[in-house]
Amino acid sequence: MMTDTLPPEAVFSERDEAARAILIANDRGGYTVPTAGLYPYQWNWDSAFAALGFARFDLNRAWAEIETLFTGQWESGMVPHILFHKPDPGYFPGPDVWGCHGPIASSGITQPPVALSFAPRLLRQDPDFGAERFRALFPKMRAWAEWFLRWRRDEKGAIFVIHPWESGRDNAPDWDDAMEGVDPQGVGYYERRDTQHVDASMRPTKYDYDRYIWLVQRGKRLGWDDAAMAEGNPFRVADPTMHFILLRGLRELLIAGDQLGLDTGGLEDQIAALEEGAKALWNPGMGFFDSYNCNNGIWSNALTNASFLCWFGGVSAPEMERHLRRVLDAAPYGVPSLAPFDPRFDAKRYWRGPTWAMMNMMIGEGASEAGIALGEEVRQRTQEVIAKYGFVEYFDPMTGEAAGGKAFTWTAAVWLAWAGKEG
Ligand code: 9WN
Repeated sequence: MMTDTLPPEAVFSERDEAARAILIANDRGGYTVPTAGLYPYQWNWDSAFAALGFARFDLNRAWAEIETLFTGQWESGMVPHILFHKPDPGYFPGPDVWGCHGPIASSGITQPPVALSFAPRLLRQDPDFGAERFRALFPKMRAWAEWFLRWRRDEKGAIFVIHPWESGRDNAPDWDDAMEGVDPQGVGYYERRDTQHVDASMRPTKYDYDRYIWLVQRGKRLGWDDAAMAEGNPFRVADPTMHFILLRGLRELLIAGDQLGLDTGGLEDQIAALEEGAKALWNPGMGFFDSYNCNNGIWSNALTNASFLCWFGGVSAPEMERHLRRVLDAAPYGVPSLAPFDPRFDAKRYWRGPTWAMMNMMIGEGASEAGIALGEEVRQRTQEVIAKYGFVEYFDPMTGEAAGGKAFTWTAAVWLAWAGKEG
């Protein structure tokens, strides 16, 4: 399993200090925003990475990040992708557009459950310190995992998403086919805020946004009721991001739960089911892990950074190492979100090309755990791109150039937890 974060007493370099300053500046008291301005709320998987960063210098604060995330958990077990702790007009779509009724204002969809893997990691860093906190979170984490298995598992056993934002890879080519099937008629006028913070060429298009908002309006109309939304859902895409991250989370929960003597009944079966379900994500024509439209079975035929999360999920396939070599040879600055030899590749447009430090971390660590030397190469390249271009949201994988938001929480956190350490 994953190596633990560096101990708090580790020596801090100047760059470590800069990363730490970003986490502190983005801290809003118990939760961090991904970056000021562009994303003024708590995002689900961003928070899990933030926790790992905090763990380098303040383990108590690290736990608080995950605990705050779970204060937004719905009765169904779902943990929302955004928690709107305090109103902020700088982000669209805000709480009114979502119209949700959870314990705190939130979005109505979830995000990859990285927290299930990272809470056990905080526990490992200091088991005495974390035991009680882990115990309190454990049933909540299991409820979230069970919600996924109940509401986000398709006929073939793969975990799917019902909105591109759920995957966290918003405009990836994985959703293109399903997005074509969404007719955004009647979506009405809305004003985007993201393009007021970041150049429009680095963001999803209006075509995408119309469909994102239409899907949100559909969920709101159906009261965000899982059963109602499942009927005739035009957007259901089996997603390696969700699948492998959930599988990893279940494995970590089992180990940590057993160590603390908690009730881990059912976890082994759930892991076995997802190991089996992972087979459905193997695209035999392309020879790599891929996403597909659950409504019509059409493959994305896209070699993305999510394809390489297989090792993070504890699933191996010899072909994937060869594919990783190919994309690293084609892109010098880390694993691109889409292979540069794919005609849909767009070096600066968000999830259609750029390299993301947090994805690199899950890919690199997973590969290293599987004994694949390329994992360390991914770490070194991530270290290099951050050192040269800063703690930004994402990078052009061909030139390294900074893109998206600045002073970004998860890039700083990944530096502290993984990329910045000596190999
Ligand atoms: C929508 C916060 C989030 C990340 C996602 C990333 C982006 C939001 C947006 O920012 O998505 O959730 O408005 O673009 O795609 O992965 O969690 O950093």
